[in-house]
Amino acid sequence: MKSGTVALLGRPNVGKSTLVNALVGQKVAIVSPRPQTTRHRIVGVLTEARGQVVFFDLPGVHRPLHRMNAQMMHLLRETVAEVDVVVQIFDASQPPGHGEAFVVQLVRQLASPVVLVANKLDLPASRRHLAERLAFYTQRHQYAAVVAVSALSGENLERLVEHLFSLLPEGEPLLPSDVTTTQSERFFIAELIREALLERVEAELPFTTAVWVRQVEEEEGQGDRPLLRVWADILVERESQKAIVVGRGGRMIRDVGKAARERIERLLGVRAYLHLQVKARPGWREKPHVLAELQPVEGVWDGGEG
Ligand SMILES: Nc1nc2c(ncn2[C@@H]2O[C@H](COP(=O)(O)OP(=O)(O)OP(=O)(O)O)[C@@H](O)[C@H]2O)c(=O)[nH]1
Ligand SMILES: [Mg+2]
Repeated sequence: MKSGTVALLGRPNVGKSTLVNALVGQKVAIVSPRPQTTRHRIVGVLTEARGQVVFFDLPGVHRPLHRMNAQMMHLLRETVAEVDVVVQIFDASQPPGHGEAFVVQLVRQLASPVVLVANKLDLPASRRHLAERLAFYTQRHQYAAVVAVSALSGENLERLVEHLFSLLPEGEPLLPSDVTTTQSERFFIAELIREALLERVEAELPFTTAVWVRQVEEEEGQGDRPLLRVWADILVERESQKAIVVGRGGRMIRDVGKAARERIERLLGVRAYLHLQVKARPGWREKPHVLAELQPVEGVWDGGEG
C-alpha cells in the first residue's frame, strides 16, 4: 500500500480547490472566481485499494498585506516543507509572470518531489500556448512529473493520480478509509456561507469579509435528516460594506442565506435554518483573537453525503 501527504501549491485562482474536490470525488473545499478564496489548510482524502493520499489544499501564493495573509503564507510554507509530494499547479490559460516565477523560487527550496500540473486545459487559450507555458517552468526546475489537466472536466486526472501514487512512500493509511476531510462541520458551514457570499460581492468585499459560525444546534428533523439551526456572523471592515452585504431591503443577505442553506442541506444531508447577521469589525484582518476564532477546528468528519 502507498500512503502519504500531498500539498497543492500555486497562485490564487489557478484551481487548487477545484482539483482537490475532483480528486477526492466530493466537495471539501469552497471554490470561487475570486482570488484568495481559500484561507486555511483544507484536508481532502482519497482512499483507494492501492493506498491513500491526504491532500492539503492551501491558500494561493500572494504578497501578504495583512496579518491574516501573513498567517496564510506562513501556513503554506510550513505545509509544503513537510509533505511527501508537492503539486505545483498553474493556470495554463494565462501567461506566466512574476507571481509564477516566485512560486518556482519556493519549490526550488524544497527537498520533496514536485509534480507540475497545468490546469484549465479545457480552455482554448491553454491548448494554444501549452508547450511554451510548460517550458517556462521546466526550464527553471527539475519536476518529478508533468501533467496537463482540467480540474473542471476531469481530463487527465487519472494520470495525475497515477503519478502521485508512484511518488508516495509505502505505508498504511493515515486516516480511516471513510474520512474525506478533517475539518469540523461548523467550519465547513462557515465556508459554504462564505462561498455563497463570494459569488455575489465585488471589488474589495471578497477580501474584507469573513464568516464566523457562532452556534449550531441540532434537533431531530423529519425522517433521517436532522435539523440544523445555525447562527452565523458575516464580518465586514466598515459600516458602508455592511449596507452592501445586507443589500436593499435585505435582498443580498437573503440571497446569500438561501444559496448557502441549499448547499448545506445538500452536502451535509440535513435540513437547515440560517440566522445570518452582518457586523462591522474594523481591522479584523489584523486582530489575532478574531483570526484565531476563524481557524478550522479539526474534527475527523466523513464529509456527510454529497
Ligand atoms: N475553465 C476552467 N476553470 C477552472 C478549472 N479549475 C478551476 N477553474 C475555475 O477557476 C476559478 C478558481 O478556482 P479555485 O479552485 O477556487 O482556485 P484556487 O486555486 O483554489 O484559488 P484560491 O483558493 O483563491 O487560491 C473558479 O472559477 C473555478 O471554477 C478548469 O480546469 N477549467
Ligand atoms: Mg482555493
